[in-house]
Amino acid sequence: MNIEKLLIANRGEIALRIHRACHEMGIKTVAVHSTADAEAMHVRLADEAICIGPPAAKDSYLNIPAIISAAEISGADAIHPGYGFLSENERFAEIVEAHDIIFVGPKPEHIRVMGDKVEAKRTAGALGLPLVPGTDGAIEDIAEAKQRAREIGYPVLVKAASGGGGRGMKVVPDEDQFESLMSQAKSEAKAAFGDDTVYMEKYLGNPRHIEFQIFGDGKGNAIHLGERDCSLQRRHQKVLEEAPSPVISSAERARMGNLVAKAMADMGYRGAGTIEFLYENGEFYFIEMNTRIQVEHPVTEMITGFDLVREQIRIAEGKPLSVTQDELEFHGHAIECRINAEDPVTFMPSPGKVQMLHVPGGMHVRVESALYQGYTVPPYYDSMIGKLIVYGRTREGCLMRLKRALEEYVIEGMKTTIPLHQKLIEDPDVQNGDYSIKWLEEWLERQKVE
Ligand code: MV4
Repeated sequence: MNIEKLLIANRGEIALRIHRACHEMGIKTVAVHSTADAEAMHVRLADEAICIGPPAAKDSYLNIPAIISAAEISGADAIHPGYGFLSENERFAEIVEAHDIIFVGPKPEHIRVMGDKVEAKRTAGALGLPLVPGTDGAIEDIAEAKQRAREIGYPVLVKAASGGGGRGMKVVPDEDQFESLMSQAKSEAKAAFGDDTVYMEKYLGNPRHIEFQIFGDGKGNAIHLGERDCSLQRRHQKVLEEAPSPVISSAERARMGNLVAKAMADMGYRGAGTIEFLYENGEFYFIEMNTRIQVEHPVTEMITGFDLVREQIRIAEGKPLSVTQDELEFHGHAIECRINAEDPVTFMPSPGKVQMLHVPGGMHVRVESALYQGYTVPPYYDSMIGKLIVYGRTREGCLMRLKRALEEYVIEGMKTTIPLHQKLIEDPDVQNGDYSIKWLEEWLERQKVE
């Protein structure tokens, strides 16, 4: 059925991104917000605004009854969860659907499967995706796990089934430390996630993080939209992402893309999804799947011309995929810099009031941000205040344009990570695309001593 009114269950730049997609489709929007976000741009632009609680996320953006009530009161046909918050909470998806409201996202069962990292890995393997060598499922018996670790070779990594995104991982360097580190991993997982289930994998020493964007119609069809290289991370926070990856050939892209698209078709996956791989020595290893739209989705949109949020809404309405795999084309290169309200050296949060704002423009420059002059960045939430995404026909051209755009970007009233990006993209390794997941933290250490 056609969605006429959509409730945006999120805040910040992604809430604005969803609002914009809706308004271009003639869909009315309901903005739910905490008391701290009453002046947010998407709240001002939305057709309706409903305050759902105080600043703390648990009392507002994670408050399922408040969000469902807001949908009922406003008569919203659909809810879009964005990313973070409730976007991968399958109970929320189930409750939304139980109220005859469309959940703009995957089927709740698929959210559940991919949220359990043991179940996700088992499913990925069954669908034919390459896995990191490790235990077949959760670790039940220590002796067995030790035997398996001997077979695959140390160091190994013990991971929490309910973890993900870097939480609940422990490197075991050798057999002597296996039992103590494993029991530590289990107790930390129990404390953090209420579930001490752990599994084990060979620890890959210096891989890249390469993720494939996929889209399924929930009826057995799926396409891939290429890959994104997200290796430049600090403490599991992505800093800069690019598409395509500087190290993936078009042959590899086609091979892996078709493999993941077929896996998603076989699964009957619905909506946007990202399949995360570690890439080392020319091999891909599945690690996780994200059942949401991601922060870095714009780099994929820039090289394909495909509006992923618009497609999420169309698929939620039961429409077919807008393109076939053959119709989808990749052109050029795109890079995204995440702009945070943080000190560019210490990364200490630096919220404040936007005294003066000038965003870059010009050919192939895109700014995704909800900042406006006079807006006060609240201290309660994630520090990301915007994304600068730049396109170029070539990676070199893209980097040149990114350098120029960063020079133009002015945000006065708080510290931001703009200077960090300006320095980062000048480094020869970044210029050459020659980096892996450890590179950024090592580079930041070098900046301190220089
Ligand atoms: C790994 C790994 C090395 N070997 N698994 C971190 C978060 C989650 N995506 C999985 N992660 C890793 N899993 C094996 N077998 C290294 C990491 C990892 C990482 C992965 C991608 C991007 C940044 C990272 C930073 C630290 C560790």
